[in-house]
Formats: sequence, C-alpha cells, structure tokens
Amino acid sequence: MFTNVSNFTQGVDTAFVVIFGMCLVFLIGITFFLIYFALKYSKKRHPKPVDVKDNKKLELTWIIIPTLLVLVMFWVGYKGYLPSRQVPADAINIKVTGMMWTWLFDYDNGKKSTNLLVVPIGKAIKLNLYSPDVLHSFYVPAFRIKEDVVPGKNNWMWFQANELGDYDILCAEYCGTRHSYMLGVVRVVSENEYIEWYNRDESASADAEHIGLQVIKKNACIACHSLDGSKIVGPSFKGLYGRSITVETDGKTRILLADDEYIKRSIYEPNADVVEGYNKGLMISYKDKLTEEEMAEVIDFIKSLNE
Ligand code: HEC
Ligand SMILES: [Cu+2]
Repeated sequence: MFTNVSNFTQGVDTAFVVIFGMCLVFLIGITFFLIYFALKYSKKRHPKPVDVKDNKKLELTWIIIPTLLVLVMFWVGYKGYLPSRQVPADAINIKVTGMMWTWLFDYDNGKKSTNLLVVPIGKAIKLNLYSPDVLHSFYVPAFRIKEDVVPGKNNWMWFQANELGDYDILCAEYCGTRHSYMLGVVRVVSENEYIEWYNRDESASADAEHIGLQVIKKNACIACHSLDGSKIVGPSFKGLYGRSITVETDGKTRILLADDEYIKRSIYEPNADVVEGYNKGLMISYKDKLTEEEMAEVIDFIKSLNE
C-alpha cells in the first residue's frame, strides 16, 4: 500500500483507504449501537415505546450526513481516476493484443513480445488494447491499473512505472478454460537497457531455434498446442504431419491427410475443417498475422517434429 511503483498507486490507494475506513467506522458503529439499543430499549425495560414521527431534524441529519460522505467518496475516487484518462502527449505507444490465452505486445519498430512487456522507468507508456476473440481485461495489480480489452472497441490505458522490477499481468475477465493461465510480466528497466532491448533483433540471437518454432512462440500458438504430444486446448503439433485427421466440415465428417495444404488451411481458416473432438471457434484465423514465409517455416517445423 502507498508505494510509488506506478503514478497511480497513491491516488487509488487513498480512495481505497478512505472508503474502507468509512465502511469500517460504520460497521463498528452500527453494530455497537444495534446491540446497545436492543438491550437498552428492550420490551422489559421499555414496555411502552414512544412513536417518533415527522422529526425534521432527524430526517435532515440522515439525509445530509450520508450525502456528504458519499460526495467525499466520489471526490477521492474521481481524483484517483482522472489522471488515468489524461495521457501525456509524449507517451510511448505499445499495441497490446489480448487473445485466448496470451498477451502479445507490438512495439512501433516492429518488435514483438509475448507475455512480456518491457518498459523504461519513468516514462509514460500508452497501451492500445485489442482483442481478436473475446473479452479480456488487462490488469497489473501492483500498478493499480485495469482496463477491459473488448473485441471491436479500441480501449486504451496508460501508466508510468517508477520502480525497477517485474510485476504480474493478469487477465481480469473470465475468457475461457485457460483464463487463469493468461499471465504475463511487466518488466521495468532503465532507459538504456530498454533501448538496448528495443533494438535487439531476437531472431538473429536465437538462431539455434527453428524459425518456425520462433513464429509459433511469437504468435502464442503454444497456449493451445503442445509440442510433446499432449492435448491442451487444441491437438498437439507432434505427429500431426502426415497423419489422417478426422474433421467436420459443414456438419459432415470426413478424413483428410495432414499435408502442407491442410496445415495451411487449418491456420488461415481454422473453422473450415474442425478436428473431431475439439471445439470450433476457439482458434482465430491467422490470415493477416502469418506471412507466407512464416507459414512455410511453421509447416517445416511441424514436419520436423516427426523426425
Ligand atoms: C485459443 C487456442 C488456439 C490458438 C492460440 C491456436 N490454435 Fe490452432 N487449434 C485450436 C483448436 C481448438 C484446434 C482444433 C479445432 C479446429 O480444427 O479448429 C486447432 C487446430 C489447429 C490445427 C489443425 C490441427 C490438427 O490436428 O488437425 C493447426 C495446424 C493449428 N491449429 C495451428 C495453429 C497455429 C500455427 C497457431 C498459432 C499461429 C494456432 N494454431 C493457434 C486452438 C488454437
Ligand atoms: Cu483473458
């Protein structure tokens, strides 16, 4: 509480403590008087109760005091909230895609990151939020920030981190079976470290890894597809190539051979042929996300899992 981890922590914590404090005072006060009056004015001690009617003073008191208290709550809440809608003009823009069940971050130089948001300390960061599938909510508890990620609606949020370190990202909107695994990290680094990271070409440094695997990781396919044969949300990539797959096409069952064409169509039009035993509509189309070259690498990688 009352840390300075982000520029919003103090405003939000103040509102929380003020409202919580008022509630606590009322909880204790009301409970106390409830018991006290129940005993003091019991039928035994007061066989003939007085009927209080039209007491203007009393009525005004219980209207004015609670109204003032509610206004105080509103005021501290408003003061804590307002800055979150006033983003500085020099903020760094980062595109955030919340999808089942991964966070993707796109920087404006083309740099991509999956489940890891790297930001420089002391700089305003504006996050432009998108969802290609269902409702999600981008939530960093330590920063006291949370905003819904809604398909078709371009929400945004901003923050400035004031302390170095790693902070959890959660999804705060129930979005399907693996919602609770939709985790990420905000990494706050020094400005130099940030620039170094921002300009580093990951694909060159990780050349030991198959490019197809890099594409699969970057696009977070592994949130739903395993590489070791185990079934997660979708079928495993292991042993897929060359197998006969039972699919459902427009309500009819048929058997297809998993060749290049099949895999390509599964990725570009996932709902055309749905693999038997799996749910339709979970996988989005990657038509505008994977280039032809990336597609070829993915197919090559899936093939290599058979060796
Ligand atoms: C949200 C979960 C999810 C994500 C993310 C996802 N998929 Fe899928 N995928 C599925 C499901 C479920 C199926 C099976 C139903 C169907 O055919 O649509 C499937 C089917 C497939 C198939 C056909 C598999 C088979 O056994 O016939 C391929 C190939 C595939 N996905 C590739 C990918 C690639 C490549 C990515 C990343 C670019 C990806 N998927 C991302 C859920 C997902
Ligand atoms: Cu989610």
